[in-house]
Order: sequence, then C-alpha cells, then structure tokens
Amino acid sequence: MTGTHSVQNPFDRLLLTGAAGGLGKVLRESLKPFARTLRLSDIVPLPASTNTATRSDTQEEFQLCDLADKQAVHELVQGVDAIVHFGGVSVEHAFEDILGPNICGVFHIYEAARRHGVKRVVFASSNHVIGFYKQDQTIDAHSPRRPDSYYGLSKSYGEDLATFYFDRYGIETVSIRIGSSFPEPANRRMMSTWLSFDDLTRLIELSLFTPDVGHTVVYGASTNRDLWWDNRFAAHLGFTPKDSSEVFRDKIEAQPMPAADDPARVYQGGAFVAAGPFGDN
Ligand code: NAI
Ligand code: 15L
Repeated sequence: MTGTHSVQNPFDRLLLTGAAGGLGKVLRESLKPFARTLRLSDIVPLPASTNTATRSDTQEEFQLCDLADKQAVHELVQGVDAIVHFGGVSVEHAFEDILGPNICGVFHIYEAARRHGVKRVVFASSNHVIGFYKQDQTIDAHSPRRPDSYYGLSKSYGEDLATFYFDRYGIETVSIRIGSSFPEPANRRMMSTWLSFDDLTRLIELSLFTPDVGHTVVYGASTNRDLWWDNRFAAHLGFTPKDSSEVFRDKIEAQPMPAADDPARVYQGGAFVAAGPFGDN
C-alpha cells in the first residue's frame, strides 16, 4: 500500500524510466531519499553519475530496456514497488517514431504493473496534452484535452490508460502535465510553463506518497507570475511550488518579441502546434 510509505518509510525498490535523459539525470539523484534501491532504466547506457555533493545509502541498479519490448518491460518491473515513468520520445516526431516508445511503451508499463502487483505510477505527461489552448485561457484538469501533436496524443493515451488501470485494477497514478522543466526558461512562453527541478522533485514526492490519489492529473509549473493552469482538482496533493521564473524575466525579455501570430506567442503548446506533417514525400 502506497499510503504506508513516506520519506521516513521509503519504498524498497523504485523504478525510474528515462534515467539517461535530461530529467532522468536529475531525478536519479533527487529521488534517492524515496527508496532503498533505485532501479534505473533507459534504452541507452547511463552516463557516469555526476553526483559528488550528496551522500546517500540508496543503491542504484541499471537495466537496459526498450519500452517497446513487452517482455523486457515485464522483466524491468518485476520486484519494484512503484514506478516513475519518464522514458520515451520527449518531443514531436512522426507517429511511427512515437508509437513504440510512448504508446506501446506506456501500455507495457501498466500491463507489467498489473502483473507484478505495482500499485503506484507517476507518469510524465505533458502540457502538449492541452497545447491547442490559447495563452490567454486558464484551464484546469477537467478542461477537455486538446493535444497539439502526435507526441501530445501519446501522453493523452497514457492518461487514458492511467484512468483505465485505476478503474479496472486499482493501480493509482499521478499524471504530471509537465510544463517546461529545464535549468531555466529558454523563452517568453516558458516564463509561464517553467518548472524548476526542485519543484518537480517535490511534486514527484507528493505523487508517490499521497494516499488515495486514484488517477490525479496535476499541472507541473513553478509559482510563475502568469500561470495558465489551475490545480484545484489536485489540491489533495498539497503541491505548493517554491520557485518562480520571475528571476529570469530580465534575461528573457531581452529576447526579441515573437510576431503576434507566432504559435510560440499564441498557443500554450507553442511551436509544437505547427510541427509536421511528416512523411509526405
Ligand atoms: P529526454 O528526451 O531527455 O529523456 C527521455 C529518455 O527516454 C531518454 O534518455 C531516452 O533515451 C529514453 N527513451 C527514448 N525512447 C526509449 C525507449 N524506446 N525505451 C526506453 N527509453 C527510451 O526527455 P526529458 O526532458 O528528460 O523528459 C523526460 C520525460 O518527461 C519524457 O517522458 C517527456 O515527455 C516528459 N516531459 C518533459 C518535459 C520537460 O520540460 N523536460 C515537459 C513535459 C514532459
Ligand atoms: C515537453 O513535453 C517536452 O518534453 C520538452 O522538451 C519541452 O518541449 C516542453 O514540453 C515544453 O513544452 O516546453
């Protein structure tokens, strides 16, 4: 039962997929307090740990795994208590490139969770599930989804699986619709969507340890000045971000202003709404 776990009583074994990625490298260190053993996985080998600052008793183990390979994912999930699913294609691509890692991949994760009795998943969803909303709109978790890309559609499918596996099998999920989680915002749009690494870690902690989340959808953004997302339906998580993009405002506003009809200025999903089509030739 996830409700019995906490930072004081961490999981025996926590699985992090996508561990070699941009966020995976950060979470590889910051999730350590939440488990005695962190099972790390990716389709590519892990870089050497850059962690020299913190000491931890948490053991690391690594399993190379292609999320598109059902049997490999079943072996990966065996023996874990909870899953932080961050692996997959993380930007827009042709549908055929998204299908295996993201769509089959998230299905394999839930099927393996069911077979191995894993009761909690934290799913790296994305703002691109709702990317066709305009930047002057405020939306919440009950607003109809408006995916902006095949990538956004794959995350939307992951959220549907999360609901299905809760209703059918009682596997609980927090789907974090991450905005833009990077060391700092890269442009004006990200002044609204930015999520600091520390706030992301806090949100994952709450997503792992809050009891009775069912399938909760939460927007992942720091306490930025101009937010588009209302987290009222995730209030039970108690997420109060601590960082803000405001400290980067002068630097970002020194950039040229995009044209009034530039998707980067119009849509919550920014340039993703205009990527593709692919493979017409
Ligand atoms: P990333 O692209 O740096 O990392 C993704 C990792 O998944 C990579 O290490 C890659 O090797 C691995 N991967 C790709 N295909 C795979 C496969 N078939 N099998 C196993 N592993 C595979 O992306 P990043 O930025 O670290 O994002 C992590 C997760 O968070 C992704 O799921 C992404 O969609 C999601 N996300 C990230 C946001 C951000 O601002 N960084 C915003 C919204 C969502
Ligand atoms: C995402 O979903 C991507 O994974 C990330 O690379 C960024 O593009 C982010 O969204 C964003 O919208 O800024």
